Amino acid sequence: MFFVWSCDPGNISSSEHRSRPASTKFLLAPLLSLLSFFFSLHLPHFTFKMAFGKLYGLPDNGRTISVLVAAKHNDLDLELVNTQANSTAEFNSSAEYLKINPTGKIPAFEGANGFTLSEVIAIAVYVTSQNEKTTLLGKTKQDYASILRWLSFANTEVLPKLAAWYRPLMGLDAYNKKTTDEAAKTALKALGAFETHLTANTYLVGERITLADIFAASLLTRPFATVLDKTWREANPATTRWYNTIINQDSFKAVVPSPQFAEEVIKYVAPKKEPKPKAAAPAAAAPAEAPAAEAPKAKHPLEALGKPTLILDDWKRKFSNEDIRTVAMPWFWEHFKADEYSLWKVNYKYNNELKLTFMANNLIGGFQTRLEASRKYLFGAQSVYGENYNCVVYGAFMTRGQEWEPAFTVGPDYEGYEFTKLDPSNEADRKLVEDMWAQDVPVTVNGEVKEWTDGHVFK
Ligand SMILES: N[C@@H](CCC(=O)N[C@@H](CS)C(=O)NCC(=O)O)C(=O)O
Repeated sequence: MFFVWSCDPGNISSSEHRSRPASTKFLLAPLLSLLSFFFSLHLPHFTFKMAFGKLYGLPDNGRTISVLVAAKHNDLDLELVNTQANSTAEFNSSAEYLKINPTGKIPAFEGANGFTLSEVIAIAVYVTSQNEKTTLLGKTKQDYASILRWLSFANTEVLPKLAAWYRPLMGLDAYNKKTTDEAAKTALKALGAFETHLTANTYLVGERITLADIFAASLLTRPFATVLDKTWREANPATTRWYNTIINQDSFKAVVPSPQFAEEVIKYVAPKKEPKPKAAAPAAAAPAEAPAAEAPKAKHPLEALGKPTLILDDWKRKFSNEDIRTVAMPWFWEHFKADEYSLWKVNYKYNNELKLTFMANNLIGGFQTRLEASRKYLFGAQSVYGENYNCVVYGAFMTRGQEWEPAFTVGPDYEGYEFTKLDPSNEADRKLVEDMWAQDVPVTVNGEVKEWTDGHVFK
């Protein structure tokens, strides 16, 4: 929804990327603009504000954060539409999203007036410049050009190099020690430019905070949480002092309330996997690299079950297009057949080892990516509940057939999960399925309520 009822200007509302059909949107956009004009007149105790636009991205993604903070700084409402950092994901590769960002990546912007923009630097500058009096773009043409210089440097020279270091350690990309160590060296060299500059200057450009500072600090949130550890921070006091200054600004705290600092560089942990008796596969005896997604060579075992009466794609469409609680779930229970499908609680076995919530969410993303070969037979949702250093990964799936193994053993991660069969005739089990799929209520673990933080739907 574009509309934000707000007594507190500057709200950033968030929603899932389940939008109404394009044709309806087309008709609604001008109507909404008109309404916003009328309602921009403030009533004594109440303001009816319309978001300036939608930002497609993720709350823990540095590029997304940079735009949200710039918007917040200028009291501009943006609606965050949670969109995966995966250009091959279903929504990212849909015609609807590719119109907004032809690369399928995040972030992307869609204005309430229909204007669309991709590329984070362009979005950040556009959003910032909406406030005619903003100080974030500097005072002079030289300031402005210098700001662009830092935006470009951070976005193309620093972030990709750092990402080539922390992503493999986080299990997001294939890990190879030599390559990762080399990426660390290149990243640290690029970061050196910040330390040199900030040793002699308080901010990146001029004497006050600009978009350059907000942008660069946002892009460094994940590096600080994963690889720029205590030792690095001690060796780079100027960058660390500057980073602390920026993340403690109200506008930054409103978007990222508690940025994390790694004590030590995170360690690569190979996926948990018990050795398999089948000795036929390791022909290549490769190093510790995990293939991103394995394509099925042989027929999927569940194909033998034939065509069910509940067509999974029909359900997935309902789930994607309708309100989950009021329309999709009643439809689901009406059409679900316990002899065709089974329902499973799928909880992570090592919840006590989870640290940062965004890493837990990446764990879910990796698990689901490697279930690709079973997409025709599987539906479900998994979420992270709780906070950093106190979170759990819970979920629920429906699979064709009565066993979990055929659908889940197509990827290597299943050994990290506990599968518990649910009974669709049992009230509590039905509620669990609905809560996990709607992703809109907290869970209670050992008497402690943990709020929903993030998650992925496998559809
Ligand atoms: N040049 C783009 C790069 C955007 C980008 O790489 N986004 C990442 C997340 S930070 C992404 O969506 N990656 C998904 C993919 O590569 O599939 C920009 O500056 O906005």
